[in-house]
Amino acid sequence: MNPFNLEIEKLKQKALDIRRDIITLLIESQSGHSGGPLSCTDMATALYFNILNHDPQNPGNPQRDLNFFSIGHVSPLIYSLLAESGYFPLKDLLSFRKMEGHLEGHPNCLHTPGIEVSAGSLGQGLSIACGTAYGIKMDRTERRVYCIMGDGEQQEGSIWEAVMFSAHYKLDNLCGIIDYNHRQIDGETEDVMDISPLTEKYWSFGWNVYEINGHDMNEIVGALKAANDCKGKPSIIIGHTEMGKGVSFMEGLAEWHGKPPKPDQGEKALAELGTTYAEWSERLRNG
Ligand SMILES: Cc1ncc(C[n+]2csc(CCOP(=O)(O)OP(=O)(O)O)c2C)c(N)n1
Repeated sequence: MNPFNLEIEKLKQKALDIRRDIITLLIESQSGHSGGPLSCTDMATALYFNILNHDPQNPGNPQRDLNFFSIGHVSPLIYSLLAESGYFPLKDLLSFRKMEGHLEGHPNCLHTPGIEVSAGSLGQGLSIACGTAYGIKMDRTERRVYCIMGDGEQQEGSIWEAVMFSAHYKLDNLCGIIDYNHRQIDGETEDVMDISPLTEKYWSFGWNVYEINGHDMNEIVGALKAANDCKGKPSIIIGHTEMGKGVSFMEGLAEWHGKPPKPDQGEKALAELGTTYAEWSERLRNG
């Protein structure tokens, strides 16, 4: 059972708050990634606030579902999700990438509650997720395992070994989510190394596939619920998204993969998101 169970309209509001958190913490740190966190916000918000059976008051709850963020560079999003869920105070977000804080540039499971695995080196999360899902099946419990990946990340060979393993062992307690924003650090995914046709690839490897608009809350929640009901196969949700979603001057541009907005750009971004740096940083400071 998800502890929040937010309805669609509330999920949209939460996703907006999370985008505001992301921009505010990046203004403060002047270091970190903008594009991927913003493209993945809607799918991750639906998972944490409607689907995932997690326990922010007791992060190690042995009955919890597990989500492995394989794309550790989307840490501004990960930390906002965790703070908004109550794993740690909102004000911690203002210490992102600072020596005095616990929020490292890439997530460290030894330092931050709610992080299931340290990440940053791409291509590892699905292997960790499928091994965990296999172990849970052996335990015969109902816990589910999720893994959030990037589209550029699909170029890693290790992913496809995990894809084969998961189908072979019929891991229907496993659901992957791909943030298919068609951009990566070096440009367009299609130009760097084309991963298409992704649906056909996962399908032919024996997975149950949902191809959705990764910014449409109804489609996201629908796919996550359908994946829960699928038996005998692992599921993958391929969400078509836009890098930098929500900030007009970042949308669709690979150059925003790994840099923060400068303070004046950040203020412009926050205006588009309906707030100001003064207002939102104050909310975080008091949270
Ligand atoms: C094994 C490994 N190789 C290279 C990198 C450097 N790197 C960090 S993010 C990134 C691009 C990933 O693209 P994508 O998964 O599409 O994420 P997005 O750009 O959408 O945030 C790369 C190559 C890394 N972190 N790990």
